Amino acid sequence: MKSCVISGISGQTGSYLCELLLSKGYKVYGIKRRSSSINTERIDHLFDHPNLELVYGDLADYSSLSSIIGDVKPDLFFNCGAMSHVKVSFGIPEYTMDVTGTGVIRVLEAIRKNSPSTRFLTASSSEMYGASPPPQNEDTKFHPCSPYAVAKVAGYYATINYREAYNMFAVNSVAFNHESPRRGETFVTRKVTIGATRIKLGLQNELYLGNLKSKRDWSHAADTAEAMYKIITADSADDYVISSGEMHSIEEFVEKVFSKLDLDYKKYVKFDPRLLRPTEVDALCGDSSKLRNALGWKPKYTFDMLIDEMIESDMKLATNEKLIKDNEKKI
Ligand code: GDR
Repeated sequence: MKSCVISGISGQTGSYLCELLLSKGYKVYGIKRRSSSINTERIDHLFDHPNLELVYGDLADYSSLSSIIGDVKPDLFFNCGAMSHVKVSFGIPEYTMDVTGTGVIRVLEAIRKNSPSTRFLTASSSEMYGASPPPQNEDTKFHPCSPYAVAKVAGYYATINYREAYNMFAVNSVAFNHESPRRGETFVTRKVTIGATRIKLGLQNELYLGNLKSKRDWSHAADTAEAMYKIITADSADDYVISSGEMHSIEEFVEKVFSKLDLDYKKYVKFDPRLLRPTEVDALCGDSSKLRNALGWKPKYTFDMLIDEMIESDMKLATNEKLIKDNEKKI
C-alpha cells in the first residue's frame, strides 16, 4: 500500500489533502503537534478511518521528523505545517523562521538521511512575491514583505537546493490564497463570513477589519490540494504556481458576502488600525498556466461558489449559536 505523511494535517489544506489521499487508497500518516488542547476538528470526521494514523511530531524538532520518516519511509511527504499567519509573523519573527523556514530543511534532511526516494512537496506561498506587481508566475522575482514571507523564501530555495544537490524529488507548490469553510478564523475571508452571518442573526453588531484595499487571488483549498497532489506525482520534479487567476480586493469580498446576506457592509464594518501590517502586500494575482498546461489542473470552484459555501457553513454555526443563546434565556 502506498503511504504518505502530511505535516499540518490538522490545518485547512492538510485536512483536504488527507481526504484526497485516503480516497486514492493511500495510508495517511498525519503529524500532530503535542498540545494540551484538542485541535483536530478538521479531521475528526475521519477519526475511525482504518488508513489514517496520527503521529506526534513537530517541525521544530528534527528527531521526531527523523523517526517518523525513518519508520514510515513514505512514498510522499506533504509539508503543510507552518506558522502561517502573516501579521502574527511580525510579532514572532524568529519562531516563524524556525518553524516555517528551518522546518523545511529539517524535513528535507530527515528524508535525505532516512528515505531518499520519498517525494517531498512543500507549501510555498504567493507571499514570496510580496511587492512584485501582478501577474505573478514561476519567473517573477521574489520581494518578501514579512518575516513569514522571508521564511517561505528560505524553504523554497532549500527545496530546490536539495533537488539539485542530492537529486531528490523535492518540489514547491506556490499557492496563492486558498479558503474554505475550514479556513482559520483569523484569516480575513473566514473572519468576514463568520462576522456577517453573526450580524445577520443579531449575534454581533460590528466587524473590525484592517486594510480593505489590498487585492488577493482566492481559490478553494480543495482545488489547491488537488493541484498539490498533481505536482508531487508528476513525471518530473518541478515548481508550480497554484492560483485562480482572478483578483479581488478585500473590500469586494466583504461587499459580496454582506450583500448575499442582504446587508450593507458600510453600516457594520469598522476600521481597526491594530490590524494593519508594518509592510503590506498590495496585489497578488497568479498566472498558473504552467500548472494548467503541463499537469491539466483546473479549479472546480468559482469565486462565487467558494463564498456561497463559506456563508452556508457559517450560517449553520451562527444558527446553532443563536438557538443555544435563545434557549439559555428561557431557562
Ligand atoms: P494573507 O491572508 O496575509 O494574504 O496570507 P489574510 O487573510 O490574513 O489577509 C489578506 C489581506 O486582508 C487584509 N486584512 C485582514 N487580514 C486579516 N487576517 N484580518 C483582518 O482583520 C484584516 N483586514 C484586512 C490583510 O491586510 C491582507 O492584505 C494568507 C495566509 O494563509 C498565508 O499563510 C498564505 O501563504 C497566503 O495567504 C497565500
